[in-house]
Amino acid sequence: MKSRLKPLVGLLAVYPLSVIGANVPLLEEIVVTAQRGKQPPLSLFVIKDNELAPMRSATSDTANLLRDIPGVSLYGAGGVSSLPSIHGLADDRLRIKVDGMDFIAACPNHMNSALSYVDPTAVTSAKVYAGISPVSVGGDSIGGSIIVDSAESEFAKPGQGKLVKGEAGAFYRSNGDAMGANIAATLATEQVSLNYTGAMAQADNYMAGDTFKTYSFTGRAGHTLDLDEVGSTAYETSNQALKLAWKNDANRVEFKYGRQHIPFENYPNQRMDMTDNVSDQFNLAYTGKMEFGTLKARAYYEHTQHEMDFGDDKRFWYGAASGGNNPVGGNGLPCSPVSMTCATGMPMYTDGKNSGLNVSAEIHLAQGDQLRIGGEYQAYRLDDWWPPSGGGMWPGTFWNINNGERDRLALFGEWESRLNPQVTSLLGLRHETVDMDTGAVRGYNTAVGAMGNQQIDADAFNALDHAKTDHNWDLAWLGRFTPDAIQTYEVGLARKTRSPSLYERYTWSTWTMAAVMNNFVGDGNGYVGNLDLKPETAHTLSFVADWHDAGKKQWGIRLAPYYTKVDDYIDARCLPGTICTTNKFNALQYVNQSARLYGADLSGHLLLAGATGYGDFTVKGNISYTRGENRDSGDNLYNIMPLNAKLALTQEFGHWRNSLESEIVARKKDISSVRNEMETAGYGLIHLRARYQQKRYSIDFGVENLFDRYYALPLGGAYTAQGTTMSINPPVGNFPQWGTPVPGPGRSFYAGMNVKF
Ligand SMILES: [Cu+2]
Repeated sequence: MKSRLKPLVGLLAVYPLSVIGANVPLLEEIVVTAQRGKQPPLSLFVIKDNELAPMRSATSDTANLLRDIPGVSLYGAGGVSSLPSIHGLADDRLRIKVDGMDFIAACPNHMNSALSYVDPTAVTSAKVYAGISPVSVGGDSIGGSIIVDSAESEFAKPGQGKLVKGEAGAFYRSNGDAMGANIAATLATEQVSLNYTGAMAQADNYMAGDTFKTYSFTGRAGHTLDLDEVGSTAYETSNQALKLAWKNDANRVEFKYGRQHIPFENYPNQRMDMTDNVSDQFNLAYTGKMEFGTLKARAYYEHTQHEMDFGDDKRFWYGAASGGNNPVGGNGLPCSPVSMTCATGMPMYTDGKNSGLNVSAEIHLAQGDQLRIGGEYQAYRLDDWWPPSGGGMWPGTFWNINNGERDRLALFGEWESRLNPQVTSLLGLRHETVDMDTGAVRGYNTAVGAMGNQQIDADAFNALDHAKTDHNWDLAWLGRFTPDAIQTYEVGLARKTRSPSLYERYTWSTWTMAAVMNNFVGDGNGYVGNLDLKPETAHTLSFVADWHDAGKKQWGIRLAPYYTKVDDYIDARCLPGTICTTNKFNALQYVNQSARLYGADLSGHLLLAGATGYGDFTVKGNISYTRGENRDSGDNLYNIMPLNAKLALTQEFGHWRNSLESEIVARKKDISSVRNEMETAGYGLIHLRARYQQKRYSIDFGVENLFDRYYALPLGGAYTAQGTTMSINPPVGNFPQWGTPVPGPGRSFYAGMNVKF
C-alpha cells in the first residue's frame, strides 16, 4: 500500500488518465501512506505496467518508453538503443539500473546502452528520478536515475495449488516494416516460481516524412538534407530470460539468467554498425523482511561480446556523381552488392565483464522515519581491439583499450524523517571509491612513422602510469512541505560526482581514423581520451511545486525549475596540435571545464469532461526548457533539447482508450560550436493511438507522425549512415546528405495485440 503514493506523484504529470481509471488511490490511503513515513521525492515518476502496455506496440526501444516524462529527451542512436537525457545530462551521467544491475555500454560508440539490454515487452515498471535522485539510487552519476524492472516473480495464491499462466503478443509497424513478437510463461506453486520471457523484433530502414520536405539546412558546407530512406536504421534483436524464484513468509530468493542477442543494429550517426552483440546476464537477488525492516542483497555478472563493422548501407557507396544510384566503392570504382567487395570492412571487437554485489537495508525508526544504508561493489573489465583488415589497418591488431579496469566501491546512508505532518526531509550521504587502470596499447602498425602516429602515440601512452583512484562524495537533501491537500513544495540540494569512463580516460590514438571510432555522442567528430581527467562534480538546486485538487482526480499542475553547476564537466576541445575547421568534422579531446545547466519543466492535466456519454476526456501536457552552457569557453553544451511541448487529449470510454497527441519542438539554435553541432528546424507532429482492452486480450493500433512531416531529430546527431566512413571528412558530393542532421521517421501505422492465457 505504501508504494501507492509513488504512482500518484508520477502520474500527476505523466499519465493522469490512469489516475482517473481503476487505480485511483483513495485519500485514506494517502493518509495511511504518510503515516508510514515513506515519501518518494516529487521528482520521481513511475510508469507502471498498465501505462507501459499501450506503448509497447509502437516502439522496440526501451528508452522510448520514458519519452513523455517531463525533462526527459532522447539522444538518437540505433533503433533499439537511444540514450535518455534528463535535464541535459545523458548516458554515463545518469545512473541506469536494469533489474538492479548497473549496465555499462561496452562499445566505443555506446551502442549497447544500458536500456538496450531489456526489451520493452519485458519491462513492467520504470522509475525515473527526473531531478535530484536520493543517494540510495544514485552513485557515480551527476544527473537523474532510471530504474527499469521486469516482472516480479509470481506465486500461486494460498490454497490455489498451482499457478499456470502466460501471455503472447505481436506487433507490426508500417514504417520500416518492423515486426516482433513476445511470449511469457509462468509455472508456480506457493513457494516456487519458474518464469520464461522471450521477445524478438526486427526492422528495415525507416522512411523519413514527405511533407514539407524542402528542409532548409545551413550546416556543413556542400551538403543538403533530403532523404527518403534513412540509411543504417535497421535492426534485429532478441531477448530471453529464465527466472527461478523461491519464497516463504519473510524471504524471497530470485535467480535470473538472461541472454540478449542482437544479430545486427545499424547506426545512422556512427561510422560503424553493430554486427553482433551477445550478452549473458546472471542475477541473484534476495529480499528479506526483518524485525528492523527490509534487507536486500544482489549479486550479478554480465558478459557482453560486441562486434562492429560496416553494415550494408556503409559498405556500398551510392555516388551522386554517377546519378545517385550507381553503387561505387569508397575508392570510386564500381562495387558489387552480391560479392560485397566494395569496402573491405573494419572489424572492431569489445568484451565487457561486469560483476556487482549490492547489499542494502531499510530500517524502520520511530515515528515512521526510515533509515536506508547500503554498500555496492562493481568490478568492470573491458577489452576493445580491432583486428587487421587491410588498407592502412594492418598488419597487427589495434588495441584501443587493453585490459581496462573500472571498479567502484560505494557506501551510503539515507535518513527519511518527518518533522511534523507537513514537513518531511530526506538526507543522504554517499562515498564512492573508483579505481581505474588499463594495460599497454599498440596500433595496427608498430613501425615508427606508421600512419596516424600510431606508434608515437602508443609509446607516449604506455610510458605513463594509468592507475587512477577517485574518492567521490555525494550529498543529497530533499525537504518537502505539504501545507494542505492541494499543494506540495519540495526543495532539493545535491552534490553528485561521476568519475570519467574508461573511454574518456584511456583512448589514446590521435589518428583521425581511430578518433572517429571513439565517439558516443553521434556528432561525427573524433575523440581522444585524456589521462588527466578529474571526476565531474555537480551541485544542483531544484524546486518542485505541485498543485492539485484534493482528490487528485480533476486537475494537477507541476512546476519544476532547476539549476546545476558542474565543476570539471567533461566537455571537448580541439585536439591540441591540430586545427579545427568550421563546417567539418574535427578531432577533439575530452577536457574538464566548468558548465552550468538550468531550466524548468511545467506539466499538468485536467479532466475536461468526466462520465459523459462518450466516457472521460482528459487533457495533459508538458513543456520543458533546458539550457546548457560551458562557462570556460562560453560555448553551448552539446545535444541540449530545444524548448519542447507535448499535449494530449485522451478519451477513456468503456474498454477503449483513445488519444490524440501532439509534439511541438522549437528550432535548435543553441549549438556547440566546438563540435560543429548543427541547427535543426522546429516541427510539430501529431500521433493517434487507440487501445481496446479486455480481461484476456488487448489490441493497440495507431499512426505516428500522422501528416508524414519531414523533420530532423534535434538530438539525432550527424548523418553518417551511407558510404564507408573511415575518413573523418569524406569528399563532398559522393553522398550529399553525409554529415547533415538525421531525419526522424515519417508516418507509421502500427498495430499490436496481446493475449493472456
Ligand atoms: Cu559498437
